[in-house]
Amino acid sequence: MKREVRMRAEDTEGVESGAAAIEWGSDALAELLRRLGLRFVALVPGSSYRGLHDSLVNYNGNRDPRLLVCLHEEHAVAIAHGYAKVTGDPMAVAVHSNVGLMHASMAVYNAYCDRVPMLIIGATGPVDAARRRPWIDWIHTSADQGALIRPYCKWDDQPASVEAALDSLAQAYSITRAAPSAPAYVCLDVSLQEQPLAAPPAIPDTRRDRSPRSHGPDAAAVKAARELLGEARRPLFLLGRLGRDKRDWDRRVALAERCGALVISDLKNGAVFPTRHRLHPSPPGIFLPVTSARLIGAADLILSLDWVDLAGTLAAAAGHGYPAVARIISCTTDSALRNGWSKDSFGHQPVDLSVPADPDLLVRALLESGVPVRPADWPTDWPTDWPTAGGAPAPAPAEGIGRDISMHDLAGALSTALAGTPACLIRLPLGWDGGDLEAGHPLDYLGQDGGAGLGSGPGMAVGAALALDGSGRLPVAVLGDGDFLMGGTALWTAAHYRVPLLVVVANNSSFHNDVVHQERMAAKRGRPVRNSWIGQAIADPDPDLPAFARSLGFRAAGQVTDLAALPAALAEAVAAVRAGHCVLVDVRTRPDGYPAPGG
Ligand SMILES: Cc1ncc(C[n+]2csc(CCOP(=O)(O)OP(=O)(O)O)c2C)c(N)n1
Ligand SMILES: [Mg+2]
Repeated sequence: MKREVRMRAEDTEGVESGAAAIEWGSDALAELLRRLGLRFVALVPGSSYRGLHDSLVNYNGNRDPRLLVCLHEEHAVAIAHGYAKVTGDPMAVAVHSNVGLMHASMAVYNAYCDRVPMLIIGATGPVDAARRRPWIDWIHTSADQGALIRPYCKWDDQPASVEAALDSLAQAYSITRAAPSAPAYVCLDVSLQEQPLAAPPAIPDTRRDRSPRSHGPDAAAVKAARELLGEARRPLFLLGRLGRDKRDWDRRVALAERCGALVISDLKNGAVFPTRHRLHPSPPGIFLPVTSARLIGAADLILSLDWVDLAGTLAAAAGHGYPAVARIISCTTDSALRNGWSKDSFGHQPVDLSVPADPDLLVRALLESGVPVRPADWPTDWPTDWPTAGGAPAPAPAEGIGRDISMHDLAGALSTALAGTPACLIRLPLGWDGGDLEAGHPLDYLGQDGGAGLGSGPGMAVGAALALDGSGRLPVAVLGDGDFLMGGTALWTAAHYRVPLLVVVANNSSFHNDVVHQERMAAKRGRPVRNSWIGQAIADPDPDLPAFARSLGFRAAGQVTDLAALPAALAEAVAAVRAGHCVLVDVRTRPDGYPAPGG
């Protein structure tokens, strides 16, 4: 892929190439971060890491890693999250002591639940109380800062010397990258950062840390899985948290075709299988669609590849009237991360074969092991009344008709505006119908935020756009107005660094997901459903999203309220983003057709 990165450059070109010698503790740390190959540090500055900040700029020359200024620590983490969704690689994030990490914490939880790597660098006022400045160093020091995020962080450390900090950062980098990935946090005492060094310390040899990030299944597991697949008449693959590599994608398709398996995917995760493939008959959903429940009930073998909440999904299928009777193979390494604090490891699902390995390496091993080849007219044993492909594309809106805009209309208009332009749907709002998603490549759609922590969308959009910059793929995030307004100032970072990005806000002037919940509560209790908007409306005043976006450096025309005006507004926006601009389109959407949340 040709990369023409258009990022602004004066904060690197204006800086000399860096200091010649390691003179301070933080110089050594900056040297290590450079050698680790980190390209960016997303940050909100703070005096607790002023030593490291100085070294990143004046020792490293603000290059690899380069500072990315953010307006909120939650955005800094969300940017690293979005970046990791595209690249699979960790970005560094720097957050101020105590308060910065507190701001970051929800986004860390999202990243943890989404199993993405990132290296979070924090700081603390001097642990040695005798060295604390009055007031500020005391309120920004805590006995155990890592405790703030330890339950949803893969590893954390607070080293007490420069040598230990070097070791700790190298270790954190290695740990966050190993599957299952999740953020790692290192808290650097200001004293060690600002310590003068008589001689440079030994920097860990980063070239030696090349171990594989995940491991394949053992031969016995492959044999057992192959036998179960060979015996199955109606195999069903549940494809969950899988990677962005196109070769892995092709192998999944090849395995499903060889086994005659049907496939279900999930809107919470990035695209993992062609949604319009004949073997993917049911649209992906955030909650299990009834068409997928039918497949689960009819299958005689389920192969779950790191599917999010297998037990809950099977319970949902049973709730729809389709209890699973299939034998089950579950391949995931996720149990390595579970600590019981958060219940993101979900319920226990008894399975017939558990394969604690990288699921895509199981797919590869099964293909190489000569898994049975089924005839092309397979599946012969499934009931015959399945739809043949994952739903019909949304119809393009008829021109010239003035009417309000449903989410389905927005999907159709966006797909028309993007026709012929390779794009990446970074995020879709909760009310998006999975049948409207047409994915034919792992970068066509990146999924949700893992922890369902609202406000993540804008930051993740910026991080993903940064990772996609120069790839030829147009970054597009469709966000709810609630999600957008909670995290909207994240957009400034994209505008500041000239990272092209299209943000479309599906604006229903409401936290509408919760209106649906209140409707359900009221109906169940025989109370007035008409009150369900109360406590949810984002109106009077209606936030002026285009004006807000313009104030952050985005281009934005007035709100689109009429379906007839939508195609031109989106076409114009797509053209501007292709030309390198950041654009927001505010679309007034009708809240009907919202899929029912579970429970
Ligand atoms: C931090 C946080 N607060 C509250 C919620 C509960 N919540 C889930 S969806 C939602 C509404 C989302 O509103 P919007 O983004 O506008 O999407 P809409 O439902 O209107 O389509 C809320 C408040 C949450 N998930 N995260
Ligand atoms: Mg809304």
